[in-house]
Amino acid sequence: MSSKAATHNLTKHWQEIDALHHIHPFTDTAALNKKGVRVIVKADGINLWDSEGHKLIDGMSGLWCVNVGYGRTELAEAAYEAMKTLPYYNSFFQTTNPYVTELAAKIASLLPAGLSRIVFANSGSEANDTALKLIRYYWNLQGKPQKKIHISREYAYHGVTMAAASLSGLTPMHPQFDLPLAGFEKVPTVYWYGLGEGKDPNAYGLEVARKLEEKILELGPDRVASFSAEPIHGAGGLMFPPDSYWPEIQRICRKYDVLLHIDEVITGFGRTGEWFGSQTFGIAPDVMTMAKGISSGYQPISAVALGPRMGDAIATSNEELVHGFTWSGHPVACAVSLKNLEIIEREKLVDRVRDDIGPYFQAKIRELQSHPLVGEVRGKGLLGAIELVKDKTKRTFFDRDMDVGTQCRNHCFANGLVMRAIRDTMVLAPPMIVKREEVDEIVRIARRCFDLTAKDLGLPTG
Ligand code: PXG
Repeated sequence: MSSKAATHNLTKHWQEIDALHHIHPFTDTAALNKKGVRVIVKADGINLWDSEGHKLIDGMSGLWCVNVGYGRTELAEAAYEAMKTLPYYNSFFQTTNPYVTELAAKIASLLPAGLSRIVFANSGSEANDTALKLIRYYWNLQGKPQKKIHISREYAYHGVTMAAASLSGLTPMHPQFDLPLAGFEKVPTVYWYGLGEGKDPNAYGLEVARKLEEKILELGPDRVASFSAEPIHGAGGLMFPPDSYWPEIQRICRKYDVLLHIDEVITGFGRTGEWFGSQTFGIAPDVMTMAKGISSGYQPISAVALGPRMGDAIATSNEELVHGFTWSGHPVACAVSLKNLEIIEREKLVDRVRDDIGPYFQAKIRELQSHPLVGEVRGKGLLGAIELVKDKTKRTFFDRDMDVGTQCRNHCFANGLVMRAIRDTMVLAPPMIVKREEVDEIVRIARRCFDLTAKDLGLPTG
């Protein structure tokens, strides 16, 4: 048998056992099984390879997480060293380990001033659930147990556990599970291109921010515990706030004594050209959650950072904090994260995103604005979104059931580029090591795929 035939047989084998035994996240299992799953077998730099030998450029850094790129031997070595030295021990019984303590101090040194205490978890969802529990605990400690309602935004993505999914504002996430839970409320969000009706962006930003004030007043400020938001919407469609938005949100939270929870699971660790999106937008959170970029996805780990208000109250409550996971502060995940942060600093990747590759990437993706299918190009740092529309001059959108974004995404995959389709918005978040010529290639393939999509729809190509 030729080696090509042998590889093909192996692919078939993996597809068969995957279909029998593996239920995938956010996937229609029957439809996938009919089609046959793609098996990714290796990765290096910004590239992936599937089991049939096809190379794909990973324009999404996995799921917005592989910030330092694939194939970092140093991270494998850090994991190996930690596994040999201390493969596991917990931080429950008045113990710690060098990796978790050093990582807590390292993260605290990178965070905006005041966020100095860290609670570890293992995923973004767990971090958000933990943050909400700590918010509830904080208000109990303050003698305000009636302050228990969590407000968040439409289009928000905060994860999938019971509370994180309740916090999420993407409505398809709720009906299968009878969510949201009681005590979770939503406010409209800033999505200027899709919902702003051509208004002045800053006037629109203020108008939307004030919906939070209206909601707090409607519920009663003495019942509202927190407001949660991503600095930039990620999985909701990569929407950016006008300049007026965040200062007004902060004014409102301060005025009504509502804790501000900022979810930096995507925006943390360099994506926007600062260490955290909060720095990019001048936000001062009471509590911040982070995950993905801490380890660049090489190990599962997440964290909750507490500002002085919550941190001091909890650290001086003189009682046990009845919360924690078996893997909280796992030594191997912490060792890998420490090495990952060392790489980001040594290679000055955050500066690179702010001053060099980020601006280059932004300029290149904006060239796509001339394509007839492209309504808006938006982005910051190494985050980019290109919204496909039916008629760019009239700003008319495609019918949702046409699923134009998925058609375009399929063309991208077939042409060697992983791009994420969120409704009809095509999203890019490449690794922070991406080179200029790789950005050129990504944009070249994207343009070709917009042409192929336009052709399918009988619309003009670029
Ligand atoms: N908050 C934000 C802002 C996220 O983007 C989570 C929390 C949850 O993290 P975990 O680790 O529990 O998944 C996320 C995760 C996508 C996609 O397709 C995005 C995420 C996860 C899966 C898919 O864009 N973000």
